[in-house]
Amino acid sequence: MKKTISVLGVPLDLGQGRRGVDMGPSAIRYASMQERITRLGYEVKDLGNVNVPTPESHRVANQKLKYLPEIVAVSEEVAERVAGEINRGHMPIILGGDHSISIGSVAGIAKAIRNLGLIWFDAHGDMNTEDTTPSGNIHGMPLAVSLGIGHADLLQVAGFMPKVHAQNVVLVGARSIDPDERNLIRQSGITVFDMHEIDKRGMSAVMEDAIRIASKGVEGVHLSLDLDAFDPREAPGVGTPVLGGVTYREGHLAMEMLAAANVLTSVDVVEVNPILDVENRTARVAVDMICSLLGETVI
Ligand code: Z70
Ligand code: MN
Ligand code: MN
Ligand code: MN
Repeated sequence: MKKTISVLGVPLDLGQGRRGVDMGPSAIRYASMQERITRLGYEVKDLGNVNVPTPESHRVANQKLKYLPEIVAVSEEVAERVAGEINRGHMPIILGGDHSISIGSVAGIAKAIRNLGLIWFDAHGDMNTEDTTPSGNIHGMPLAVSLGIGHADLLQVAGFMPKVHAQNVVLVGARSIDPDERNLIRQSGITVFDMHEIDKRGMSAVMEDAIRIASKGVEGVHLSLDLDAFDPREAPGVGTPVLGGVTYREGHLAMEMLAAANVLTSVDVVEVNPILDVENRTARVAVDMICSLLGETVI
């Protein structure tokens, strides 16, 4: 039987300060995602977008946790939808939106698959809390939240915490970490393969380790793919580009190794901002990576 891929858009931009990332789901769909995935032999069910509030119609109550109640509400909805798709035997692909959407997506996957590994591709750590954040932007917090670190309202999404355990969490591609966030990362016990490690050992060796660590003793692995993990030359359409990122080839290889490992339950693709992009290049990179994850090969 054909495996079904469920696509859910979450056009949320309240987790950071720049408009445009709310158009990410449209940009990724426009880059022929559905046709490309269908050609690989899957059934694709596009569930459309979750309804999200716009920044213009809400005010910031807490400068250290901007749009907290709005993001909690969206996260609950995303978690419920995503858990439902997993329970139907489908593989969810969640399209952001900024990275705060992963609070809900990871919650939903972990609700359906209690013992979950997590690979977090990102230039950043996303390990801030209200006490360490320099910006108050919740998209800098979702990895911490998934590990059970942060504000109670975020931790309680889907009614349980933590969603994942540090021994099965791997951060890949990091190169921009805030000072107090660094302490939290060190204390957390997660594995970090930063750009230094990728430069020195190569993506192949790093991903071999990442896949082994994330999948040890779990029932599935979720990939959270922040497009700012890539070098801005290849993926310019992101809100916070950081020089010296993962190349297209390295990313492609990483996704193919994940496909070969056959452990992936779900993926979210976040931070694509078409306003900042060049001719939808970043969305096209995103679709190429999704196809590699789903087993696309050259021959
Ligand atoms: C910074 C903060 C961040 C993504 C930027 C940036 C966080 N550490 N996350 N882009 N995806 O504001 O917390
Ligand atoms: Mn991120
Ligand atoms: Mn990032
Ligand atoms: Mn490929």
